[in-house]
Amino acid sequence: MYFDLGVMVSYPALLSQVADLLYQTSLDASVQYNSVCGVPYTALPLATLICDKHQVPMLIRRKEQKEYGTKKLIEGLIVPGDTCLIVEDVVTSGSSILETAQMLRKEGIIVSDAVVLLDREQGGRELLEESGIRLHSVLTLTKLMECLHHLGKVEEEMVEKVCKFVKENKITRSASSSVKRKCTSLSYSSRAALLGAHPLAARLLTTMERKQSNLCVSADVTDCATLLQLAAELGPSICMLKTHVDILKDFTLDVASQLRVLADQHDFMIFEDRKFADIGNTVKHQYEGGLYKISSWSDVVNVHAVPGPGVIQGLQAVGQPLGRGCLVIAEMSSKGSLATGDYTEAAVRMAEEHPGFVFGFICGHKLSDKPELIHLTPGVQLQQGGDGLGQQYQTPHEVIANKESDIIIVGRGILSSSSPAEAAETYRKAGWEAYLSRINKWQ
Ligand code: S5P
Repeated sequence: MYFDLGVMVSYPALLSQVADLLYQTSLDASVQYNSVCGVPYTALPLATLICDKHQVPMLIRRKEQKEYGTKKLIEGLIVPGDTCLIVEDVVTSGSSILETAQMLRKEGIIVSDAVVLLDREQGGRELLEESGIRLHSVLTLTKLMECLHHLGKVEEEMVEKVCKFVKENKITRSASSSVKRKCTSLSYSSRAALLGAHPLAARLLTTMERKQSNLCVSADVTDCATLLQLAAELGPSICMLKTHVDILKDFTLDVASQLRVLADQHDFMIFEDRKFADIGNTVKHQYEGGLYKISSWSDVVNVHAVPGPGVIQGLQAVGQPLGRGCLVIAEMSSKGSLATGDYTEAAVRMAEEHPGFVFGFICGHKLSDKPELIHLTPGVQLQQGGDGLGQQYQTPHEVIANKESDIIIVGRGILSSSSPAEAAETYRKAGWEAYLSRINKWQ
């Protein structure tokens, strides 16, 4: 069932009549507002006509952010605290109105009402209400069908068919959030089995379930003997070991081979936290060559999104044939990080667009509804706090149960303990309990 209301723009008299009906509907409902915003695109001319006729200021929501200049998503004079009426042609789930409302609300504008020509009565009204938006419609689908039948334009049978369809295809809050629910309630092992899961992600998720560990230890030590000792001691407790190979004073490729042996023996992944952030051609060399030859021994690397997709494509050319995987840094744990808002959203899109190589994120909380993507969160200690140099800590429970991330990355919380092996077990248990409480919440 589809309503092509876009065609109205070809009938100026009709368009103007519809604009009048929308305006009248808002008057009948006694809606107060200082501006009008049409949901792009069909409702844009309707909003324009209303604003022109009744001399109301208009706001325009951009569908795409401008690549130059102000990069604004809302055009027009934004007065925080003002109320804006949203205008739409047809509503099904209400998601387009909601998106528009969220953008306006981000700018401090109040959105409490929306007016629509046709309400398909499939649950949009109820979902919008839950977000504090009253929906006023000129027509409902039932009313439209009644009129068409009355005018002899459709048969009784068609009216019944349409009404049945609408009843059976209601969009409810649980249906619209089912993806999120599904993804946060899924066990690691069931996510490993999903079609489209990166082979390395599937292996990691399976290991996590088997070892009951969502702990990645950040082995930020400066000599290789300590690194290897940590890998051997903590191996049974962890699903991943993170390195900063450039802080080791005595790195050799032989040490990397020994680390590889320990990783295979204890079944954990090696993650070189290199944070690549250059053009594709340069990162390719940095990954493959130099003193460290990272691609030859590290399962996982990570990238900053700032150079654009080329940084992933450069690494992918080297890493994918070797079965390696990559994480996109979408957020950082440090105070004042610039990786927020639009940047984070763009980083998530970049990750989702490279499923052959990217299998997840470095982030502070769950960012993607795709269950095959894995979220790893650094800045974790048993107590909240910081380190005086910008690092900010959250607890394992906060990260895994509340923020719905998948893996905790812990450095000094474990390394500064007198018994790193015991501390790792404490963190492993805390992370695992938080995971169980999360998935059980939805059962
Ligand atoms: O946003 C980030 C990203 C990373 S990878 N914040 C971080 O702290 N990290 C890394 O995680 C950081 O480089 C360090 O190796 C580890 C955190 O160490 P901790 O001692 O503060 O737990």
